[in-house]
Amino acid sequence: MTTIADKPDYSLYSNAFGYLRLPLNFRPLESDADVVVLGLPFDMATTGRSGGRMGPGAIRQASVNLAWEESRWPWQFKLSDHIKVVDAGDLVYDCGDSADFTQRVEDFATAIVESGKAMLSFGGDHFVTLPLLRAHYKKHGKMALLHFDAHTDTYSQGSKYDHGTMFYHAPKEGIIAAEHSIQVGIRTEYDQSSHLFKVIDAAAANEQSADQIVAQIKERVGDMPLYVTFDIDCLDPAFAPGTGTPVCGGLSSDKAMKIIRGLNGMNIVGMDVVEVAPAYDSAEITALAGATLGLELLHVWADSNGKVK
Ligand SMILES: [Mn+2]
Repeated sequence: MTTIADKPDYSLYSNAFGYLRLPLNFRPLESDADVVVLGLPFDMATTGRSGGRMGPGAIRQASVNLAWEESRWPWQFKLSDHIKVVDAGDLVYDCGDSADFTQRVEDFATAIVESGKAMLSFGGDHFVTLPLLRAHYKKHGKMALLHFDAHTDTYSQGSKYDHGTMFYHAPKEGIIAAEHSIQVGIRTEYDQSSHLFKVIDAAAANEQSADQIVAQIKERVGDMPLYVTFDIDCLDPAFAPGTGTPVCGGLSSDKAMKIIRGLNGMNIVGMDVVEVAPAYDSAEITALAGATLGLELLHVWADSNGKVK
Protein backbone atom coordinates (compact mmCIF):
# COMPACT_ATOMS: atom_id res chain seq x y z
CA MET A 1 0.00 0.00 0.00
CA THR A 2 1.29 3.43 -0.94
CA THR A 3 0.22 6.37 1.21
CA ILE A 4 1.00 10.09 1.22
CA ALA A 5 3.74 9.25 3.72
CA ASP A 6 5.56 7.39 0.94
CA LYS A 7 4.58 9.42 -2.08
CA PRO A 8 4.34 13.21 -2.20
CA ASP A 9 0.93 14.40 -3.31
CA TYR A 10 1.25 16.49 -6.44
CA SER A 11 -2.42 16.55 -7.37
CA LEU A 12 -4.32 19.81 -7.22
CA TYR A 13 -7.19 18.83 -4.98
CA SER A 14 -6.31 16.03 -2.63
CA ASN A 15 -5.02 16.55 0.89
CA ALA A 16 -5.56 20.27 0.45
CA PHE A 17 -6.26 21.43 4.01
CA GLY A 18 -4.07 24.51 4.24
CA TYR A 19 -4.05 27.76 2.31
CA LEU A 20 -2.29 27.25 -1.06
CA ARG A 21 -2.00 23.56 -0.16
CA LEU A 22 0.42 24.37 2.63
CA PRO A 23 0.53 21.83 5.42
CA LEU A 24 -1.07 23.18 8.59
CA ASN A 25 1.45 24.21 11.21
CA PHE A 26 0.00 24.72 14.67
CA ARG A 27 3.29 26.01 16.06
CA PRO A 28 3.88 29.07 13.88
CA LEU A 29 6.01 30.81 16.50
CA GLU A 30 8.54 28.02 16.28
CA SER A 31 8.64 28.21 12.49
CA ASP A 32 10.83 30.39 10.31
CA ALA A 33 7.75 31.89 8.66
CA ASP A 34 7.83 35.37 7.19
CA VAL A 35 4.03 35.45 7.06
CA VAL A 36 1.61 33.48 9.20
CA VAL A 37 -1.84 32.76 7.76
CA LEU A 38 -4.55 32.53 10.42
CA GLY A 39 -8.22 31.65 10.06
CA LEU A 40 -10.66 33.43 12.35
CA PRO A 41 -13.91 31.44 12.27
CA PHE A 42 -16.07 34.01 14.07
CA ASP A 43 -19.36 35.56 12.97
CA MET A 44 -21.13 36.56 16.15
CA ALA A 45 -20.67 40.28 15.39
CA THR A 46 -22.76 40.25 12.21
CA THR A 47 -25.71 42.61 12.02
CA GLY A 48 -27.23 40.74 9.08
CA ARG A 49 -26.62 37.24 7.85
CA SER A 50 -24.05 35.17 9.70
CA GLY A 51 -21.89 32.46 8.14
CA GLY A 52 -18.46 34.08 8.00
CA ARG A 53 -17.19 31.51 10.47
CA MET A 54 -16.97 29.11 7.55
CA GLY A 55 -14.95 31.60 5.50
CA PRO A 56 -11.42 30.41 6.31
CA GLY A 57 -12.21 26.83 5.31
CA ALA A 58 -13.85 27.92 2.07
CA ILE A 59 -10.92 30.19 1.21
CA ARG A 60 -8.45 27.37 1.82
CA GLN A 61 -10.49 25.03 -0.36
CA ALA A 62 -10.76 27.55 -3.19
CA SER A 63 -7.05 28.35 -2.91
CA VAL A 64 -6.08 24.96 -4.35
CA ASN A 65 -6.82 26.56 -7.73
CA LEU A 66 -4.04 29.06 -7.04
CA ALA A 67 -1.42 26.64 -5.81
CA TRP A 68 -0.13 25.29 -9.10
CA GLU A 69 1.36 28.41 -10.71
CA GLU A 70 5.12 28.44 -10.27
CA SER A 71 5.28 32.17 -10.75
CA ARG A 72 1.95 33.89 -10.39
CA TRP A 73 0.86 36.03 -13.31
CA PRO A 74 1.67 38.92 -13.70
CA TRP A 75 4.27 38.90 -10.92
CA GLN A 76 7.81 38.21 -12.06
CA PHE A 77 8.87 36.05 -9.14
CA LYS A 78 7.99 32.77 -7.47
CA LEU A 79 6.59 33.64 -4.06
CA SER A 80 7.94 30.59 -2.26
CA ASP A 81 11.48 31.37 -3.43
CA HIS A 82 11.41 34.60 -1.45
CA ILE A 83 9.14 34.26 1.56
CA LYS A 84 7.99 31.42 3.75
CA VAL A 85 4.26 31.32 4.40
CA VAL A 86 2.88 29.13 7.17
CA ASP A 87 -0.82 28.32 7.62
CA ALA A 88 -1.44 28.16 11.37
CA GLY A 89 -4.98 26.87 10.97
CA ASP A 90 -7.89 28.51 12.77
CA LEU A 91 -7.87 30.31 16.08
CA VAL A 92 -9.42 28.24 18.84
CA TYR A 93 -11.71 30.02 21.31
CA ASP A 94 -14.69 29.42 23.56
CA CYS A 95 -17.63 29.25 21.16
CA GLY A 96 -20.23 31.86 21.99
CA ASP A 97 -17.86 34.01 24.02
CA SER A 98 -17.07 37.19 22.08
CA ALA A 99 -14.89 38.62 24.83
CA ASP A 100 -12.82 35.43 24.95
CA PHE A 101 -12.46 35.47 21.17
CA THR A 102 -11.40 39.11 21.12
CA GLN A 103 -8.71 38.57 23.73
CA ARG A 104 -7.42 35.40 22.09
CA VAL A 105 -7.07 37.07 18.69
CA GLU A 106 -5.15 39.91 20.23
CA ASP A 107 -2.91 37.59 22.26
CA PHE A 108 -2.17 35.27 19.33
CA ALA A 109 -1.53 38.12 16.90
CA THR A 110 0.61 39.98 19.42
CA ALA A 111 2.88 36.96 19.85
CA ILE A 112 3.22 36.50 16.08
CA VAL A 113 3.80 40.14 15.26
CA GLU A 114 6.19 40.71 18.18
CA SER A 115 8.28 37.79 16.91
CA GLY A 116 8.89 39.72 13.70
CA LYS A 117 6.51 37.74 11.50
CA ALA A 118 3.71 39.30 9.52
CA MET A 119 0.12 38.06 9.37
CA LEU A 120 -2.46 37.43 6.71
CA SER A 121 -5.74 36.71 8.49
CA PHE A 122 -8.92 35.32 6.97
CA GLY A 123 -12.28 36.09 8.62
CA GLY A 124 -14.73 35.66 9.95
CA ASP A 125 -16.83 38.77 10.08
CA HIS A 126 -15.13 42.13 9.93
CA PHE A 127 -15.07 42.59 13.70
CA VAL A 128 -11.95 40.37 13.74
CA THR A 129 -9.94 43.30 12.40
CA LEU A 130 -10.26 45.31 15.63
CA PRO A 131 -8.28 42.92 17.87
CA LEU A 132 -5.83 42.39 14.99
CA LEU A 133 -5.24 46.13 14.80
CA ARG A 134 -4.71 46.30 18.57
CA ALA A 135 -2.01 43.64 18.29
CA HIS A 136 -0.27 45.28 15.32
CA TYR A 137 -0.33 48.65 17.09
CA LYS A 138 1.87 47.28 19.89
CA LYS A 139 4.62 46.49 17.39
CA HIS A 140 4.18 49.17 14.75
CA GLY A 141 2.56 52.09 16.58
CA LYS A 142 -0.24 54.13 15.08
CA MET A 143 -1.05 52.88 11.59
CA ALA A 144 -2.81 54.06 8.48
CA LEU A 145 -5.71 51.86 7.39
CA LEU A 146 -6.53 50.98 3.81
CA HIS A 147 -10.06 49.68 4.02
CA PHE A 148 -11.92 48.05 1.12
CA ASP A 149 -15.62 47.74 1.89
CA ALA A 150 -19.17 48.59 0.86
CA HIS A 151 -19.66 50.03 4.37
CA THR A 152 -17.52 52.44 6.36
CA ASP A 153 -17.90 50.39 9.58
CA THR A 154 -17.62 53.66 11.46
CA TYR A 155 -21.10 53.51 12.96
CA SER A 156 -21.29 54.70 16.54
CA GLN A 157 -24.68 53.23 17.36
CA GLY A 158 -23.85 49.54 17.26
CA SER A 159 -22.66 47.23 19.99
CA LYS A 160 -19.17 46.68 21.33
CA TYR A 161 -18.68 43.59 19.15
CA ASP A 162 -20.53 44.80 16.08
CA HIS A 163 -18.94 44.26 12.65
CA GLY A 164 -19.99 47.79 11.69
CA THR A 165 -18.31 49.72 14.51
CA MET A 166 -14.61 48.76 14.48
CA PHE A 167 -13.45 51.84 12.64
CA TYR A 168 -15.46 54.06 14.95
CA HIS A 169 -13.52 52.56 17.84
CA ALA A 170 -10.04 52.13 16.32
CA PRO A 171 -9.26 55.86 15.82
CA LYS A 172 -10.70 56.63 19.27
CA GLU A 173 -8.36 54.03 20.73
CA GLY A 174 -5.48 55.83 19.02
CA ILE A 175 -4.34 52.80 17.02
CA ILE A 176 -5.37 54.12 13.59
CA ALA A 177 -4.62 57.54 12.15
CA ALA A 178 -7.90 58.22 10.36
CA GLU A 179 -6.45 61.35 8.78
CA HIS A 180 -4.01 59.10 6.91
CA SER A 181 -6.50 56.32 6.22
CA ILE A 182 -8.71 55.70 3.23
CA GLN A 183 -11.78 53.65 2.41
CA VAL A 184 -12.49 52.33 -1.07
CA GLY A 185 -15.77 50.98 -2.47
CA ILE A 186 -18.20 52.56 0.02
CA ARG A 187 -21.80 52.56 -1.21
CA THR A 188 -23.98 52.70 1.86
CA GLU A 189 -25.03 55.58 4.07
CA TYR A 190 -22.38 57.23 6.19
CA ASP A 191 -21.84 60.50 7.94
CA GLN A 192 -18.55 62.02 6.79
CA SER A 193 -18.71 64.47 9.69
CA SER A 194 -18.48 61.59 12.14
CA HIS A 195 -15.06 60.38 11.03
CA LEU A 196 -11.88 61.52 9.32
CA PHE A 197 -11.33 58.70 6.84
CA LYS A 198 -11.00 59.70 3.23
CA VAL A 199 -13.61 57.88 1.16
CA ILE A 200 -13.38 56.87 -2.49
CA ASP A 201 -16.93 55.66 -2.90
CA ALA A 202 -17.84 52.84 -5.26
CA ALA A 203 -19.23 55.12 -7.96
CA ALA A 204 -15.99 57.10 -8.01
CA ALA A 205 -13.85 53.97 -7.80
CA ASN A 206 -15.68 52.51 -10.77
CA GLU A 207 -15.12 55.71 -12.77
CA GLN A 208 -11.44 56.02 -11.96
CA SER A 209 -8.55 53.87 -13.07
CA ALA A 210 -6.73 51.70 -10.56
CA ASP A 211 -3.68 53.93 -11.03
CA GLN A 212 -5.68 57.02 -10.09
CA ILE A 213 -6.97 55.30 -6.96
CA VAL A 214 -3.50 54.08 -6.01
CA ALA A 215 -2.12 57.60 -6.36
CA GLN A 216 -4.68 58.88 -3.85
CA ILE A 217 -3.92 56.02 -1.46
CA LYS A 218 -0.19 56.77 -1.60
CA GLU A 219 -0.72 60.48 -1.10
CA ARG A 220 -2.98 59.83 1.87
CA VAL A 221 -0.86 57.18 3.60
CA GLY A 222 2.67 58.25 2.74
CA ASP A 223 5.24 56.07 4.47
CA MET A 224 3.16 55.29 7.55
CA PRO A 225 2.84 51.67 8.64
CA LEU A 226 -0.13 50.44 6.65
CA TYR A 227 -2.69 47.82 7.59
CA VAL A 228 -4.80 46.57 4.68
CA THR A 229 -8.24 45.15 5.43
CA PHE A 230 -10.38 43.80 2.60
CA ASP A 231 -14.07 43.19 3.28
CA ILE A 232 -15.10 40.98 0.38
CA ASP A 233 -18.35 42.96 0.04
CA CYS A 234 -16.26 45.75 -1.49
CA LEU A 235 -16.62 43.64 -4.63
CA ASP A 236 -19.90 43.71 -6.52
CA PRO A 237 -22.21 40.79 -5.67
CA ALA A 238 -21.53 39.55 -9.21
CA PHE A 239 -17.95 38.92 -8.08
CA ALA A 240 -18.69 38.09 -4.44
CA PRO A 241 -22.25 36.91 -3.74
CA GLY A 242 -21.19 34.83 -0.75
CA THR A 243 -21.17 37.42 1.96
CA GLY A 244 -23.51 38.55 4.72
CA THR A 245 -24.38 42.05 3.54
CA PRO A 246 -23.93 42.28 -0.26
CA VAL A 247 -24.54 45.65 -1.93
CA CYS A 248 -24.93 46.16 -5.69
CA GLY A 249 -22.62 48.51 -7.57
CA GLY A 250 -19.28 47.39 -6.25
CA LEU A 251 -15.81 46.90 -7.67
CA SER A 252 -14.78 44.11 -10.00
CA SER A 253 -12.20 41.64 -8.78
CA ASP A 254 -9.93 42.87 -11.61
CA LYS A 255 -10.07 46.46 -10.34
CA ALA A 256 -9.40 45.39 -6.75
CA MET A 257 -6.42 43.25 -7.75
CA LYS A 258 -4.92 46.08 -9.80
CA ILE A 259 -5.23 48.44 -6.84
CA ILE A 260 -3.55 45.93 -4.54
CA ARG A 261 -0.68 45.39 -6.99
CA GLY A 262 -0.32 49.16 -7.10
CA LEU A 263 0.48 49.23 -3.38
CA ASN A 264 3.92 47.87 -4.14
CA GLY A 265 6.55 49.78 -2.21
CA MET A 266 4.27 50.84 0.63
CA ASN A 267 5.02 50.02 4.25
CA ILE A 268 2.49 47.20 4.63
CA VAL A 269 2.56 45.69 8.12
CA GLY A 270 -0.61 43.61 8.27
CA MET A 271 -3.35 42.19 6.06
CA ASP A 272 -6.72 40.55 6.30
CA VAL A 273 -9.57 39.41 4.05
CA VAL A 274 -12.94 39.10 5.78
CA GLU A 275 -16.67 38.43 5.40
CA VAL A 276 -16.53 35.46 3.01
CA ALA A 277 -19.65 33.47 3.92
CA PRO A 278 -19.75 30.33 1.77
CA ALA A 279 -23.37 29.41 2.56
CA TYR A 280 -24.47 32.22 0.22
CA ASP A 281 -21.80 31.52 -2.38
CA SER A 282 -22.14 29.95 -5.80
CA ALA A 283 -19.43 27.83 -7.39
CA GLU A 284 -16.83 29.17 -4.90
CA ILE A 285 -16.88 32.58 -6.65
CA THR A 286 -16.49 34.49 -3.41
CA ALA A 287 -14.10 32.08 -1.75
CA LEU A 288 -11.87 32.17 -4.83
CA ALA A 289 -11.93 35.96 -4.81
CA GLY A 290 -10.94 35.97 -1.15
CA ALA A 291 -8.16 33.44 -1.70
CA THR A 292 -6.87 35.38 -4.71
CA LEU A 293 -6.87 38.75 -2.96
CA GLY A 294 -4.92 37.13 -0.14
CA LEU A 295 -2.35 35.82 -2.59
CA GLU A 296 -2.00 39.21 -4.26
CA LEU A 297 -1.46 40.75 -0.82
CA LEU A 298 1.27 38.20 -0.10
CA HIS A 299 3.06 39.12 -3.32
CA VAL A 300 2.86 42.83 -2.67
CA TRP A 301 3.97 42.31 0.93
CA ALA A 302 6.98 40.29 -0.18
CA ASP A 303 8.06 42.78 -2.81
CA SER A 304 7.41 45.81 -0.57
CA ASN A 305 9.39 44.34 2.31
CA GLY A 306 12.52 43.79 0.25
CA LYS A 307 12.20 40.02 0.15
CA VAL A 308 12.43 39.83 -3.63
CA LYS A 309 15.98 40.32 -4.78
MN1 LIG B 1 -16.76 45.68 6.73
